[in-house]
Amino acid sequence: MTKDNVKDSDVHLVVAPPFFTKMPNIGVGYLASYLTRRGFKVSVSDLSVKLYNSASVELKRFWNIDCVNNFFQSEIAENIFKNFRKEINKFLNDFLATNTRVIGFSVNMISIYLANVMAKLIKEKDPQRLIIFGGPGAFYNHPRDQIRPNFSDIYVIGEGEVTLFNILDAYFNNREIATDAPGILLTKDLGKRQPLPSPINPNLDELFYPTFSGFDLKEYNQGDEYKPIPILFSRGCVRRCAYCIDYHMWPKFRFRSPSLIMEEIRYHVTNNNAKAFEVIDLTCNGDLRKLSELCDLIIESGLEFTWVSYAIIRKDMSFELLEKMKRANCDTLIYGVENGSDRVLKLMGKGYTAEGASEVIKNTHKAGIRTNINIIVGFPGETEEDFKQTIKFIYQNKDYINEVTNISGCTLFPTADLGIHKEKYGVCWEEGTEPMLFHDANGLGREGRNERVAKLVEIVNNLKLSKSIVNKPSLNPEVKELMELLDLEDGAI
Ligand code: B12
Ligand code: SF4
Repeated sequence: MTKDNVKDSDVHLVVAPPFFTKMPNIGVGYLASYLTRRGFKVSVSDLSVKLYNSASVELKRFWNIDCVNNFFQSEIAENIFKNFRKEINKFLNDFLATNTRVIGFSVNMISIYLANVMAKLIKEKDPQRLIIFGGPGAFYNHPRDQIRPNFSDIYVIGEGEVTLFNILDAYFNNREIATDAPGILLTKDLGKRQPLPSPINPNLDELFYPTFSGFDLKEYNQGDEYKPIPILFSRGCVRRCAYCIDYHMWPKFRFRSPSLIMEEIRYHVTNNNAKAFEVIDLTCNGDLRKLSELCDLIIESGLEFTWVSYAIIRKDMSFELLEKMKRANCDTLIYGVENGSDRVLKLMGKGYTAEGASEVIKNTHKAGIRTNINIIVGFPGETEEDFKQTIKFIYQNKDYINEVTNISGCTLFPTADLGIHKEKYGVCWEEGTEPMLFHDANGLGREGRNERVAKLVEIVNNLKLSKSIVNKPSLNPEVKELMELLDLEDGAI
């Protein structure tokens, strides 16, 4: 690792490993741009991509999403630490050799373990450095509470830009940091008080946009010409699905000004030679009017690039808009369709029917946009009959679906509506066991859910729809029987 990443600054931001290495971390990008514009000197290290690029093929697997299902999260972090001790120590020594007083780690539920080890090593050498953890691993209780003892000084909960600015402003002006302010949790108060998340900024435009100037963009997705830049049109979601906790981090849906998004796109096309963007919103179509305005601006600009995004199924997603999105360089939409049974869709709170989903999928395909879908099986209350409806849905729409990107067994987070209102959904799990092992009122448990996943994976493979299915349990021998029963080739269902 070169030393030039770690230079004298007011705050050094670190992407803790493992984090995705295809493109830079947009949260850290936002923080760096925002703080820089507000007068702080910021430096950045993406320790995740650095370690990944130097790793053997064998060790690279710890960055693989599949790893999450096969190892304990702490095991992944421990293995990375064990195998990269030399590089990590070098990074820490480089940091300690600077005059930078504050270090901020961006953590998720896996990388928080390794960040904590690094925090410990820093504190052993210089207890005066201020260590801040932020990101999803700091936001949700579960990862925060897992690590003991905890060597950071402060957790930032939720949207970080303004809260981190306030902390640094107080720190550098010798004022007390407001330790009971929303968004701030002192590590010594862990378990003593439940923090409130940072107040969200009603106007996202004030947060500017990430220029990624402190990042080395050549480091990402090495060996592949596809070098996407992550971008956000909005934060939050307009839906509240029963199993979801993603929107909790962004309790209010906000769409940025189309003109500022256009400025950001132009910036990256001009300065970073960007040819592809990955829109990492929870959904790009939460505000159709603004999305349409943005498409007009892109078409007008004549810039050449592509973009892909998640989207929700909504009735008012017209063919005209989809066609305009195509002209505005939209290459792929990934719809969280989730299920083919109207009964289950209603239980999930999705707000559309299978027929409605089918209509949007057909229109997307007709507009020339690659159409990918995600599926969840085994939502509490899903019967065999419901499951067959999902198979039927995929079969009936197979000519309009390019890829079934993800098939998952339903997961249960205790803080999702599904976990909070257990009785309403008829779910329970044995005391002392993981909520993921829940079973529903019909007795469907993890094994049953995995069987349904395996059946669907095989069906989708046979239809040649799959390309990158994330969840791959071992295949179930009953799949063939089920296929015969449904007589898919004849279209009999
Ligand atoms: C887009 C996304 C991805 C993209 C990442 C693209 C990228 N380059 O960023 C992809 C699809 C690759 C991805 C993969 C994974 N993801 Co993901 N992803 C998301 C999603 C939907 C949005 C994240 C995002 O970028 N938000 C926008 C930016 C602005 O927010 P941010 O990064 O969180 O940063 C803000 C704050 O957190 C804070 N902050 C962040 N860092 C720091 C640091 C400091 C010092 C401070 C003060 C503040 C701070 O300030 C930032 C600005 O406001 C979230 C859902 C959610 N709740 O947001 C899940 C989420 C982050 N993903 C998650 C997971 C588990 C994963 C995976 C491990 C597997 C999986 N099941 O998908 C893999 C990781 C693979 C890997 N090797 O790392 C979990 C993390 C759970 C946890 N507690 O850590 C989330 C929360 C979803 C969930 N609820 O399960 N993901
Ligand atoms: S549409 Fe997606 S992000 Fe929005 S609440 Fe539902 S699952 Fe969560």
